Amino acid sequence: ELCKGINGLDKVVLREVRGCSAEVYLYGGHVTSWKNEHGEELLFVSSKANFKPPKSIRGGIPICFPQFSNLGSLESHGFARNRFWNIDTDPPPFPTTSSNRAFIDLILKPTEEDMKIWPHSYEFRVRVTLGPGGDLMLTSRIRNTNTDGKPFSFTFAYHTYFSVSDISEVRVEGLETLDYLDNLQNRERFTEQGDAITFESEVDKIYLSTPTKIAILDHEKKRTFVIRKDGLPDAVVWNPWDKKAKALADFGDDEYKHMLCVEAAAIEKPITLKPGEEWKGRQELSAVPSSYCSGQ
Ligand code: TA6
Repeated sequence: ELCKGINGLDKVVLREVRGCSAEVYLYGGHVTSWKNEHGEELLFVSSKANFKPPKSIRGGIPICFPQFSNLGSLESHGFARNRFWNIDTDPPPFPTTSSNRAFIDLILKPTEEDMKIWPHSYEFRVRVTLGPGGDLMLTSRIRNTNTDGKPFSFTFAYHTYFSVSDISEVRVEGLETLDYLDNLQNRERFTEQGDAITFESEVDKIYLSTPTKIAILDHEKKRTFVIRKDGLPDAVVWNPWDKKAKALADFGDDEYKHMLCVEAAAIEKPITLKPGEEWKGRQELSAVPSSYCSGQ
């Protein structure tokens, strides 16, 4: 249901029969909570997060559009996460069935102001769905509605912050042997080694042409997050570690120990849309007991 969240910002709460829930703020179209049937919070939101426009909310699932990071002339990660979205009351038919699922449709269109910094018309729809098993799905559809015949290009990411018990006991499977751009080494291209990724220092890597399925294993919780994605060939892995964490005003000094960003993204090859064309990018998150996933 639609209700007031922190600082009186509007948010929508989705509930599922077994007690799973999700919350999405209209500010930023920003998912800030995803809980399992035991009421455990699966996403990380900093205790120092600003729920105050124009700052973005530190945690949850910020949507990076029309620009990932500083890959262009806009503010870092674009402006979609700093805008008020609206509830879309008459969305075009969604191909994926959302029957017997709790979902909300949000829409973002550019204001006059926005057109000054990014001179394009678009309709950006996001459907947030809570599935019967507590899976959380985000489906984005971006349509070029320019009337001047102009195409536009953009980069995109679901900048998902997963909550983990202890970053030093987390493994990521699915990115082995892939090429990546290392943000800590001038975005030079490297090749990942052959076994699961573990963490003992700051990481900020853009993995290229990644598989549709990526697993994040939390040893202590005996829980595996699974990301299934479509239309999002790349995946960013980020943990600021201690030094960077201290440098972030909206991030607790020790909080890096309890979060990991794994971000389904389209970065290496920007998406180009001609007027009338639509792009779809989907990520489905699930949290399963690790015993099912350790061997896969
Ligand atoms: O996705 C990783 C990254 O690009 C890092 O370089 C770091 O800047 C992070 O995003 C957070 O960015 P933000 O603008 O939300 O502080």
